[in-house]
Amino acid sequence: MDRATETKKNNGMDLATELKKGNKRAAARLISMIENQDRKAEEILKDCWSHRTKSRIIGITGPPGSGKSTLVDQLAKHLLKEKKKIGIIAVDPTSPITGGAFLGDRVRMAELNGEPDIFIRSMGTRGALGGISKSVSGAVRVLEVLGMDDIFIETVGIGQSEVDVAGIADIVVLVTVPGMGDDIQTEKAGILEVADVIVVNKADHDGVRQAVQHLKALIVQNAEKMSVEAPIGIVSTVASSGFGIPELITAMEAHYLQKADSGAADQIRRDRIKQELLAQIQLRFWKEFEEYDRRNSAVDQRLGAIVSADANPYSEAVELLKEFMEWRRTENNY
Ligand SMILES: Nc1nc2c(ncn2[C@@H]2O[C@H](COP(=O)(O)OP(=O)(O)O)[C@@H](O)[C@H]2O)c(=O)[nH]1
Ligand SMILES: [Mg+2]
Repeated sequence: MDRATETKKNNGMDLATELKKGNKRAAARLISMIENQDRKAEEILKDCWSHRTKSRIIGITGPPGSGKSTLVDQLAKHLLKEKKKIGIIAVDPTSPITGGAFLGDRVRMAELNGEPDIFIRSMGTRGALGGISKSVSGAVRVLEVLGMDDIFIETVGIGQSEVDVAGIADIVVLVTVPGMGDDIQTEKAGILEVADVIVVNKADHDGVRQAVQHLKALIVQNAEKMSVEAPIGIVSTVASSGFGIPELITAMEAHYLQKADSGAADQIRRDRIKQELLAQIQLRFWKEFEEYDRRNSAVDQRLGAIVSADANPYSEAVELLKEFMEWRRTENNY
């Protein structure tokens, strides 16, 4: 490799160009860089910001074993026939050793990745707390640049797992199975507020009718909490055979269109970008403060007095920030 090519590679120019061209290998590499918190990933993303597609982001959530992966597979295969480009991010916190992928999932991933218009990636929970949700946001960004029409994020639970799809998805699909009524009962408030579509999967099992009735009753009971314009859709499916998939796609589309018309989709998009901006500010601010503290041992200098109760952490924090801002102005010429 000559010097110029090497420089290009190092500052990420190649990856950015390849990504914009729709190169899936470039996407996979960039997502790995994001997972490894490689600083160069940021440079590449910076370069790609204006090249994002307006992808639909669909969160698929529900308990382990409910059939989320099988459903996403089926959805992807159907949407592929409609000439859509599909990205799939599977977050599986139950299996840190395999980086999130079960054996079955890995076989399936190999199969789906063979399709030119599908990109599938599993993400585990390795790394720092909060790292996974940052990585998922980064991966979504990469897939937007890659030009995906639909991006699925498969993850366990709502409001309890580290990746809360409700915060990042345009559409939230909750997957349940017959016999889960009581579980839903306990979590109902949160779920009904964020779910757009509830799937009763494994409709080949007993109790589907009861499950659907139960959900309908819950929705009626909690009507005041929910959107009147777009009532939650309930769809029964057998993910393993494909039964109910077209109906699920129709329900998802109806919700998306409704959100697009009402401006809710734009608002979600704005919120998503705002979160990203705020996260950048937090990160940069914190890094600078750490640098200040590293050079001045500012925190440790004040700690003794706080420990011995001659000072309190609340007032000291205010003083520390004042000093930090002063240092920032004088030492750094900001
Ligand atoms: N009988 C039946 N089995 C299903 C159905 N959907 C998925 N499965 C099976 O349920 C198991 C868990 O599915 P998976 O998609 O991995 O669930 P996930 O953990 O929610 O992603 C697998 O063995 C699937 O083949 C269904 O509709 N009916
Ligand atoms: Mg799964």
